[in-house]
Amino acid sequence: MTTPDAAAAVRDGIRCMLMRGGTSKGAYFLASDLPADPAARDDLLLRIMGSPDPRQIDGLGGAHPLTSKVAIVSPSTADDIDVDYLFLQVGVETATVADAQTCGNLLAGIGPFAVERGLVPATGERTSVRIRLLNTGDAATAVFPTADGRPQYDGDTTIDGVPGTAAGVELEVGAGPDKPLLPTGRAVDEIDGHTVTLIDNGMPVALLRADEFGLDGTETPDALEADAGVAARVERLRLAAGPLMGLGDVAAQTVPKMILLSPARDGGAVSTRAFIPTRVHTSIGVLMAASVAAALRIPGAVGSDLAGPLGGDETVIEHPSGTTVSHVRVTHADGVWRATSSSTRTARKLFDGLVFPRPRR
Ligand code: NQM
Repeated sequence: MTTPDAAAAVRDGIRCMLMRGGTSKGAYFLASDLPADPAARDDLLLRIMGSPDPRQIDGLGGAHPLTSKVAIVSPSTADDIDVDYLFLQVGVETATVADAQTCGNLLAGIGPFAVERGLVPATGERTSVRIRLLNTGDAATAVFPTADGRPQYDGDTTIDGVPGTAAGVELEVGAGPDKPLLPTGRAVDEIDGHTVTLIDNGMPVALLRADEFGLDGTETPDALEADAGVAARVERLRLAAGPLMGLGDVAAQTVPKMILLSPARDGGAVSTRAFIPTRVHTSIGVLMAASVAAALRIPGAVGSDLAGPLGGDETVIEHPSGTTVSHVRVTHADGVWRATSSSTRTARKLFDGLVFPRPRR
């Protein structure tokens, strides 16, 4: 398909699939259905999602960062990779399209979407798709059920934060070869009087103790968002953590995610509240959970003292709507920590068709 021009997009629509990926929801596109120029693409995506507007009433966005997401998929030229996945976070109230992070939840929909669009053939009862995460340079494998050449979305897997059951998507994510797990090389850093662990196991996060903010860590996302004092302190720390993690000026970016840790209450390893970064996550991102799980295994890291002894790879992370299970393997060789992670998510095709962007004003 040729790259659409702006007027044709408004008149004829753009091919788009709406999918739930894990506990998020997003608009999935083939790269060839969008403008190649990033500025033109982002302008179009803002008009498709209905941003900026707190209700996103004139577009597909769901008025929350977790439902204002875009995945762009293309055949890959890389060895051993089937498709490339670019994630874009579309601002809800701001006219921003940020690419500094990936999204492990939308990742769950990438394999099924690649099969739906004919980029990868289904192979019998289970299909495996190798995915390059363009935002981070990491690579992932997604394995999910297929039948008669199509993805199967129905199944018995539950994930907290999503009602009902669906087919499980097994995700395994490994860091690019040169990416350190601890960007500063240290298990802890001091910022503004706080002890912080800066870690990136697929998602750059800063880990802090909830009790340092006068919180017990069981507060609801709404209560945390309403606490302007805490939100301002967390944002100050984020702006300082970004450059330390090699992310540069993060004022207009959505990373690092700021995660407050407290002791587990429901049999998990630790309890979490994640600022993403202005709203507070109603559960926790897949890769955020993988970053927390890796930190719990590093002696001295924030949270390592809160978690009891961790046997094996499995880590149960508590969050505001239940728990998520992350399997993390951490190694330490020649002074360098490395990790890979795997988890089970579900994804569902919600809608497939043409989306009509609002015209340019
Ligand atoms: O950490 C939310 C989500 C995410 C990120 C966010 C994610 C992850 O829950 O893997 O998926 O980044 O704001 O979708």
